[in-house]
Amino acid sequence: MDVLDIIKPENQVFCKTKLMTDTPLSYCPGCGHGTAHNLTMEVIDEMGIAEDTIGVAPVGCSVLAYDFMNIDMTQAAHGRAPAVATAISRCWPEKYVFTYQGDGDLAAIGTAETIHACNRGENIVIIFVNNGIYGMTGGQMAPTTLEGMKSSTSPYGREIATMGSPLKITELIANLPGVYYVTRQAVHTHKHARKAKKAIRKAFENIKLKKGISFVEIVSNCNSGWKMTPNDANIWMEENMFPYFQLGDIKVNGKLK
Ligand SMILES: Cc1ncc(C[n+]2csc(CCOP(=O)(O)OP(=O)(O)O)c2C)c(N)n1
Ligand code: SF4
Repeated sequence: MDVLDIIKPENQVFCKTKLMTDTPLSYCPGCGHGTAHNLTMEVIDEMGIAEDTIGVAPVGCSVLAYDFMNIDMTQAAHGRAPAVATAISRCWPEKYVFTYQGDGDLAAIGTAETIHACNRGENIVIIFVNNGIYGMTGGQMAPTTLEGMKSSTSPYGREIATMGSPLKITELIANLPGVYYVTRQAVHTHKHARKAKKAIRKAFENIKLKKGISFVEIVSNCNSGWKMTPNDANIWMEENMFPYFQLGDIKVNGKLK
């Protein structure tokens, strides 16, 4: 088979979804944000709901999600994405509304908006990328920074006595009655990405049921903030993040697992 055969449509084995724009991603090589974006856009494409979906970008490295996702998007100031998504979803109840947020944005700066939107059971999807650090602004400690983990604001490692325990906001949210589906996934291997995609699809399908929030956490790396190579960051994530932030479903169809 020569190159002209390989590029024939009938021989194509993979194609970038048209819902990702051609704008080059601003993410560091190996960062999970790009994969998480791609999976979300593939789901929306495959469900045929691109014209009916509205996304809300956060602050943080994924602030430019609206440049990369080829659907209607807006951007919310620090942590306010669930409040903005609430307004959009209430104005257009038939739309598929989602937020895409990092742990600094969702679990620190916007804790109030997150908790109250979840408690109200807004009919939206929240995609939460937890990389245990504030990536964009220089690797400061986030609520999800692990015990002993070094960051630019915890240079000797996070100390529980003075800085508190790493916040499992996803488990906290799962206990709210307005929350219908909660799962924690990863995207650093093909196997994990496939599972994460199924979870994202389930979350978007739940919007039709109008039963409340679907919340998909993606435990991810921040190789720049963690000061590791992309490969080392993934190994470190598996060995240190996954035991604390365990992968799997936490609440399905309104019932805690
Ligand atoms: C110097 C500075 N401090 C604070 C902010 C506000 N701010 C914007 S993004 C961000 C961190 C976001 O981190 P996270 O939500 O974890 O997303 P990530 O970049 O890791 O994907 C903060 C604190 C800012 N822009 N600049
Ligand atoms: S700083 Fe971290 S979160 Fe931001 S793009 Fe780089 S690796 Fe990803």
